[in-house]
Amino acid sequence: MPLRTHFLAGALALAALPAAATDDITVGDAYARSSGAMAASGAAFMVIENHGGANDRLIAAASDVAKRTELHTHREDDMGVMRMIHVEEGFDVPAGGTLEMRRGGHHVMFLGLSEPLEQGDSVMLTLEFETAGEVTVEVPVDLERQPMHGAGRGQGGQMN
Ligand SMILES: [Cu+2]
Repeated sequence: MPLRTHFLAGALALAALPAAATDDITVGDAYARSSGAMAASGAAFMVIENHGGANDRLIAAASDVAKRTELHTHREDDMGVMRMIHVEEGFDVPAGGTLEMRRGGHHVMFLGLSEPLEQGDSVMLTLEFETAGEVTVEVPVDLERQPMHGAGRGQGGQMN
């Protein structure tokens, strides 16, 4: 007659505490640049991942390296010229999805730099998400990094 002993699992690990909302958002491959020591503006690029189960949205960015920090994108105008525009409504970061901010596309814009962005320095950047709240990241300045794709230019030719 086997003895059956039930042990209470009193020592259950508490490691699986609910994550704070901001743990759902990770920021990778971030860097900031400007086009030279005299540049009045600069930009930051990164890849934002949403590991959570709810859609989120990047709605604002803040930094003290510039007078204004805005969310921008590039859009081709009627003439086939790429123009930079301020996107006030921000960018979607879908559940389980990724927001890529890359050269020639979405970016964080620094307008009115308080001092030049120098190679090796870093910029503290606070991203504000609709759901996850504020996420502050340290963004290294990398003036040498090249765009992933060749410099995109208008296709020219007939745009009619
Ligand atoms: Cu811009």
